[in-house]
Amino acid sequence: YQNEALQVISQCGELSDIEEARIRFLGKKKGRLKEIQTQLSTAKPEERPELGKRFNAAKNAVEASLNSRKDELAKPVKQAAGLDVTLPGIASPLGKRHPISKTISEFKEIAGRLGFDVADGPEVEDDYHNFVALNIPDDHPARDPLDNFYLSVAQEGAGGPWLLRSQTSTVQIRVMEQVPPPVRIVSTGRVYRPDTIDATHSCMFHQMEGLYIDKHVTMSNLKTTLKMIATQYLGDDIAIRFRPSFFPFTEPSVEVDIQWGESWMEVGGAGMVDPNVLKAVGYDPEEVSGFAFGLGIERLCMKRYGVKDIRLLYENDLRFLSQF
Ligand code: FA5
Repeated sequence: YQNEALQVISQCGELSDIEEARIRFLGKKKGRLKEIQTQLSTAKPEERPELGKRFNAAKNAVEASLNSRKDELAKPVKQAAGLDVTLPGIASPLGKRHPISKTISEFKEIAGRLGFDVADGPEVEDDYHNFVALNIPDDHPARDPLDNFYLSVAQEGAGGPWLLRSQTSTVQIRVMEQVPPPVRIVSTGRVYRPDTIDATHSCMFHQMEGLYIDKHVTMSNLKTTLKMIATQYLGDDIAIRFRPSFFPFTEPSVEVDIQWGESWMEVGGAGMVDPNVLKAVGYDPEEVSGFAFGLGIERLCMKRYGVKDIRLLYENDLRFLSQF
């Protein structure tokens, strides 16, 4: 009995095997021990004390062997590889969405609720879509090579000169070239300018362009739309103001400011689409009118989260990013 039991126990590979062996060799109801006990009661009285001792010794040996095998199995890996799987694990940090990506999704959703579809355009643009069709004449300072990232590499196909787009207004033209009015789209994406970098300027940043062309679109539609976008993103308390301004592709034009501490911060440009732009894409300015706006995503995002320096958004410091 004892030899057989120790043999079986030494081969147990799992805690469930140990339990099985315990029932088989020590079980009180019909285990092997019980059988031996029954036989003991039929032994001659003078042999009983000796048999009883051997019975107890065997039982104790089997019990001890079961317990020690059980302990061994409870820490199998530690013994196999010097690795303690019972130590707390190293948690893998969960990634989070970048605040700029979050802001872009929210803007698209707000614009969607206001009835705007989403459009997209390329980041590498030709001179025609970035300037010409937007009524920006050849001698305009915005076309200065020092104010743009022109590409020296010739692009496939005709056109050019090519540059990294300096504004998402390019997408206005690309959309109007494709579809007849009415048009109601927003487009978000990166734009590039060799601006001097400071707390509110980066040489790559994001804009959200909006364009609404239909019959009888007015300046008050524009102001209402911008106010709704601003309040839905920044809350009803946000102070917003419009300043007269100039853009070659809108007339009249405004710049949009939001409150920034004690003063104001410019967050976008907007206006009524210039008839020359409508003509450039084959729309009839006598038939339709419209408004357009271009908002700086970073500055609105900074206002929302109280970020004081735009550079924080691009340094990829996890101590900063993990707060969003
Ligand atoms: C434009 O880019 C026009 N295309 C906007 C527009 C669209 C006017 C449609 C009319 C109709 P502006 O250069 O002012 O305008 O830039 C718009 C916004 O982009 C600014 O108000 C600002 O919020 C943001 N912006 C401009 N330059 C930078 C920069 N270097 N870094 C971060 N944000 C910037």
